[in-house]
Amino acid sequence: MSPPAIASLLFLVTLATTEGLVGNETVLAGFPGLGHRFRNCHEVQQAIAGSVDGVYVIFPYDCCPERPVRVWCDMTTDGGGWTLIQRRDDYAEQEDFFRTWTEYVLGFGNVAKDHWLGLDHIHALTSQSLNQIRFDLADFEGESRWAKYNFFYVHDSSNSYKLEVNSYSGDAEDSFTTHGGNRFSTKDRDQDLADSNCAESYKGAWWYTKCHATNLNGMYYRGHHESYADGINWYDWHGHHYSLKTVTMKIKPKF
Ligand SMILES: [Ca+2]
Repeated sequence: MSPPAIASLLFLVTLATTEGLVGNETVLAGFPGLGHRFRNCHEVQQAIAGSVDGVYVIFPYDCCPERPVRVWCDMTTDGGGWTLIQRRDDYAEQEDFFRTWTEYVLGFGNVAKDHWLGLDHIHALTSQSLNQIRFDLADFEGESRWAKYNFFYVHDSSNSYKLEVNSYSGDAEDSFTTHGGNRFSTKDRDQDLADSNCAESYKGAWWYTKCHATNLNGMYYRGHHESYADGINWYDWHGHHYSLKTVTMKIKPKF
């Protein structure tokens, strides 16, 4: 192994270690010094036969190809090759999702558990090529649903990470297309279409309209909640008074 390759490997090991990954969680990485700079999980899957679900280091920025980003790759669902951009699940310790603009831009949480990848990373990934997005949802009664959109793009910061989405398929019913064309809003940056502050009212952060049919960054309430529309809601499946158990948002190049 050449000195640059060893340096790269050490860097990635350090990166993984400092993020505190322990136990059974696997860190697999692209090695920059060896020329394997995978831009997304789909490229990892194509390059590494038998690649499994786990944390990988990818290089999604076409502008700055040396910039590494840790992501969770789903290599099993719907053909695999999916890069997670968000996950919620029934963890004993819940990540706080009621966060500020800056935190939503940069991302937060543990990519091996509940996390938001970050709007800059999502913009970079969706700029590489035409991307699709898939939502996998589960409730506390053991039922699950999915929704897929064949086009998903998030604009850059100068356009407030505006959402473009269309072409639904699935069995969850479409609760997301209605959010297309809207800018991202957080409690400290109200860019929605309502007179009120949707993120503040519904304790989340999203491409709010006036306000929402999906609120997947809302409060983790574990099923039915009396409060209105501030849980992890997917309106067309469980309405505005039911907070889902599991959510993943994942993207993959269409071609
Ligand atoms: Ca508003």
